[in-house]
This record gives sequence, C-alpha cells and structure tokens, in this order.
Amino acid sequence: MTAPYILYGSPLSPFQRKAEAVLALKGLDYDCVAINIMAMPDWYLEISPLARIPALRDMSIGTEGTAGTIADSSAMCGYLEKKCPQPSAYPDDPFLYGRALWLEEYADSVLAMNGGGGVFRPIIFSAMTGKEPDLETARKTWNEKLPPLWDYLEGQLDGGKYFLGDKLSIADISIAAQLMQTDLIAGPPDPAQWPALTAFLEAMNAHDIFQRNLTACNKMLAKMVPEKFDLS
Ligand SMILES: N[C@@H](CCC(=O)N[C@@H](CS)C(=O)NCC(=O)O)C(=O)O
Repeated sequence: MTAPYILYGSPLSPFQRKAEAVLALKGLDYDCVAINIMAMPDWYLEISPLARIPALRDMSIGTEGTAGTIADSSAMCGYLEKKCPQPSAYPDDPFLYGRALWLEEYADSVLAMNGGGGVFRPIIFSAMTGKEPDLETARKTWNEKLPPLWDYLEGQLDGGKYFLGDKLSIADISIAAQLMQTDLIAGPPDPAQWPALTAFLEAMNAHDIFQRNLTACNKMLAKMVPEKFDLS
C-alpha cells in the first residue's frame, strides 16, 4: 500500500462511493482493500464495530490495527474536510451547511434503505449467492417506495444543477452516490416525471470525481448485470 489513505470496503457500497468522491474532489490518492460483508474478518470488526463498510485509514496517523482509522462515511468525509479544507465539500454559509448535512442524512437513510436495501440487494445479493434475483421486491420498491423520495428530491433541486446554490457539495455527492446504486442495475427514474433529478444524475455520472468508483462497479457488475433490469 503506497497511497496516503486506505478505504476498506467495496466499490459497490454507495457509502464507499460517497467517500471515494470526496477523496477525488480533494485530489487525495487512496488504495482500496476489499472486505467481504457477508463474512467480515475480526481485524476489520475492530476498526468498524458496527460491522459496516466502508472504513478509512489515514496512513500518516497509523498503518496497523485501529490506529488512524475512522468508520462511517459521514465521519470520514467530515474528517477529510477538516484535514484538507480545499476544495471544500461543504457550504460555508451556516444555514446551507445545515441543509447539506440534512440532505446527506436523507440520502444515507431512506434512499439507502430503499435503493440499496430494496432494489440492489434483492437483485445483486441473490445473484452473488447463486439465487434468482428477487425482482418482485425490487419492482415493488421501485414503483411504490422510491417515487415519493424522487418527488422530494425533484422539489429540492427546484430545476437547479446542484441541491444547494451553484456549487457541488456533500449533499450532491451523497444523493448521487445512492441514486447510482439503482442506476447501475436498473437505469434512472423516468426523465418525463423527474426531469431535474435525472439531469442531475446524468451530470454526476459524467463527473470526474465518480469515475474511478463507477469504472470499478461496472467491471464487477458486468457478468451479473449484462443488461439493466426493467423494473417499471
Ligand atoms: N452509516 C454507515 C452505513 C454503512 C452501511 O450501511 N454499509 C453497508 C454496505 S452498503 C454495510 O456495511 N452493510 C453490512 C451488512 O449489511 O451486513 C456509513 O455511512 O458508512
């Protein structure tokens, strides 16, 4: 390992995608170490006692054990912002800062629960364990649970390019990271119904800060998802 940071986890985790985007935004190099979430090793559980990926290691602080490690994507993004303030991933204005944290939480909770838990998992985890994809659960989530969340985000964007003002922030990164989780295997929401949100997703899919992660994801998913699933 030669980079100054290590990310433990998998590129397929939307939370790792968020952390990778913040590292890329700040121009920080990192190595990735794969963690199997179905059988996390004991040494990793010491770093991440809630048994979640990703976790970050700052090699300048510690290279072994729990030294220099931070679990939880929000904690690690906050840390990176303090350590390397520019370019900033958080708005300067106090109110916009609060709004950014709220939108990050919205992405990390309901979007993750439904997009990751209700669509990605039933399809990909089944494929990983040699089972048929659970398309019934994925379709129910896609058609019933995700639309109200997309409605809220469409309203928050209010026709804009970014969620807060005219600058990319942790709100955009967190929301895009979760939207990509379903986009990777089922495509975007219907652009006729959610025009601003789908334009936002398209722009984020093309943004430099997501390229390393998306390339890794597409490579990992190529065999399991030769064609995107139609969940409509
Ligand atoms: N709050 C955590 C959430 C991380 C999380 O939920 N990660 C999922 C993978 S995307 C996980 O580790 N799940 C473990 C499991 O389901 O056993 C963060 O922001 O990093």
